[in-house]
Amino acid sequence: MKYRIFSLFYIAIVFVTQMAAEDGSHLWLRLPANAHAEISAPRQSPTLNIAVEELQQAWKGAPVRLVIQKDKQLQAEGFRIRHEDNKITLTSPTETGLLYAAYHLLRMQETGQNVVEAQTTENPAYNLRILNHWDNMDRTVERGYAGQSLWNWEELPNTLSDRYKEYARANASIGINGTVLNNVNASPKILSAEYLQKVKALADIFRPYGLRVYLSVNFASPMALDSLSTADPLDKEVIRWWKNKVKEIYRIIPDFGGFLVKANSEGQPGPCDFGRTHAEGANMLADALKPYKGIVMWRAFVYSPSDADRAKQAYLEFEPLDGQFRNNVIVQVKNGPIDFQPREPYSPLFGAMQHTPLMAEFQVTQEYLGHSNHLAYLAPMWKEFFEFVAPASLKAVAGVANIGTDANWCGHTFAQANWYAFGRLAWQPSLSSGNIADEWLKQTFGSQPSDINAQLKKMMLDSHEAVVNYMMPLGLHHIFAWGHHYGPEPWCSIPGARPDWLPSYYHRADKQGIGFDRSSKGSNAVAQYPETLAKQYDNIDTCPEEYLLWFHHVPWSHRMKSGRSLWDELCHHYDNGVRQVRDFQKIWDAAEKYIDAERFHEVQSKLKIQARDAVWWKDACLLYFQEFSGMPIPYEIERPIHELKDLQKVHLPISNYECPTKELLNKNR
Ligand code: BDP
Repeated sequence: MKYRIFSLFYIAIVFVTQMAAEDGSHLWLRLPANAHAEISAPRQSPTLNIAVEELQQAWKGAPVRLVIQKDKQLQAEGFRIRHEDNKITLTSPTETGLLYAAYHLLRMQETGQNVVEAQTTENPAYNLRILNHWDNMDRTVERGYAGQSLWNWEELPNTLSDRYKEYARANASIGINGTVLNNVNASPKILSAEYLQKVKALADIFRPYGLRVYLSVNFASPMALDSLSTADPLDKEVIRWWKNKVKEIYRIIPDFGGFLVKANSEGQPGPCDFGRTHAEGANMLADALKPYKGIVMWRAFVYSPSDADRAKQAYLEFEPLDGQFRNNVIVQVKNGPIDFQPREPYSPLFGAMQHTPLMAEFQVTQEYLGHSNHLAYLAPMWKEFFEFVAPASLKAVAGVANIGTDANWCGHTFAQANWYAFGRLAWQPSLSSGNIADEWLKQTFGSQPSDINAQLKKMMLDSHEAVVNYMMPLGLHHIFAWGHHYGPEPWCSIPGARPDWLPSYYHRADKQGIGFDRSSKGSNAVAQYPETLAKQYDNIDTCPEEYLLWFHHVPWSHRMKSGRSLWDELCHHYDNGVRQVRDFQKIWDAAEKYIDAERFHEVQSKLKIQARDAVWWKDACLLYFQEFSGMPIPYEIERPIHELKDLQKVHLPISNYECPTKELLNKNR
């Protein structure tokens, strides 16, 4: 009896600890252990040892042989998987390529693909697949919604969290090979001798995983760190300062990747402060990095008002510099011309700078997509970009990370799918959103009955469009609340604020209609696009409806393709968005018995917040815009449940850089 009670107790403990382990911390890497697979490698090395150990632990199939071999069909990090004579051979010219092959093989196993027939050759589309952390030295994360920064600067380099290695492993498993550790609004401190030792400690941990370290730098660092009187990129002292700094970095971190620079943007210093161009600034840094094969990623996110339309400004400033950058500079351009909105047309800078290497910057963190409260799977949004911008025209891809100290890394279990999808698409933009969702679901939640799996996948695939619908349909953009960008505030007006930081600048609602006229009769931003697109966007009848209010100021009564007036169509989109989220709730609840309780409840409660937020968005936008349209909300759609004046009083106590917590948000609703 005593024994039975003890064993029941024991089982209960095991059960509880197993349940507690379902906190999402294992991401998509929920691999089996103790598989005791037979693995052989050409030699021992930190990277190969990881590949071997991962396979030994988790691989359940035939013996695997790792072979390092040059091959015309394989790029440096490419690999081949072959199954012959009851043996599997992984081949790559590099150790990192073999590590990727190992993770690929395990992915095939975990997603139920047929490995016996597998003859896979994989090459990355880009040599540089990089995460940008917007992490500050005080461990706050700009636009971060998953706790604090992973990097514990105070404890580094002496205390090394286990998470550093787990982070590198997760990235390696999806082919991410670079990480910019700190915020683009960079503190000069990162380049101090003291901090470089901390950076080195991280680089040493990441290296075996093929993950290189890069830093965001403040252009005025020579002034801030060593009291130089200028940061003019043509000044001899300044040039010497950067050369010495770069030398110091490479002495400590021989495989350091290079710099990311936000210059002359949102108050950051830059070459223009000294009468120099972006190219002159970037080239000076590029020359310092060149002997070590380092690169400069120079951001094109600038909007000094040289034109009344912010959407045109980056192009106006950068296009004339085409061809002036050194070949180790890559100009990093956000996917859209404004700023990571739920939907934007692509930035016309892509395609306009034929003689400059360009890279795309995506935002994995959901600054404008409901933070870590809303389920929004972003692969379809990034795929949309690649429909317009040929993947081969880019040199690299960067993603602003959504990772922090939260147990589940990203604040929302489904936000992990965006980290995953970013890595997979950076490796191969031709992968489909559906396949990536499928891979992620199977690895994250294990095998589900196929109808449940299909529903969860559908939920993911519809989720981005749902957010667009309840936030900013038909080309509306930037009607967010001031600063934190969480909820709706289309009415927002802050005396003295830059007009292009205010929603009314973007929606331009009046008695006649709504939308920003960027046609040839308006700001003529359409002219920055290639001719056929420019023509299509210019004409209100041929402009795709998802971009309509981005390019046109449209009368409320304008007939849409559905036959409805613009106003009715807008109401329908907002209503659809709400309904879609309600459907997600149903899909998720129906999956309850197949998902562990902890992650099930976490996602369930996030979906409740999302459903409430969707109604909040719908009511706020429709009641506010109705004051201009003067038209009734169509009777077939759900009636508003809020008063506009109450919604206008909502002020969330979240500052620009803090992460909102559920409690705070709910209390203020
Ligand atoms: C905007 C963010 C701001 C960033 C800026 C940037 O609101 O916090 O610093 O972009 O990308 O989206 O530099």
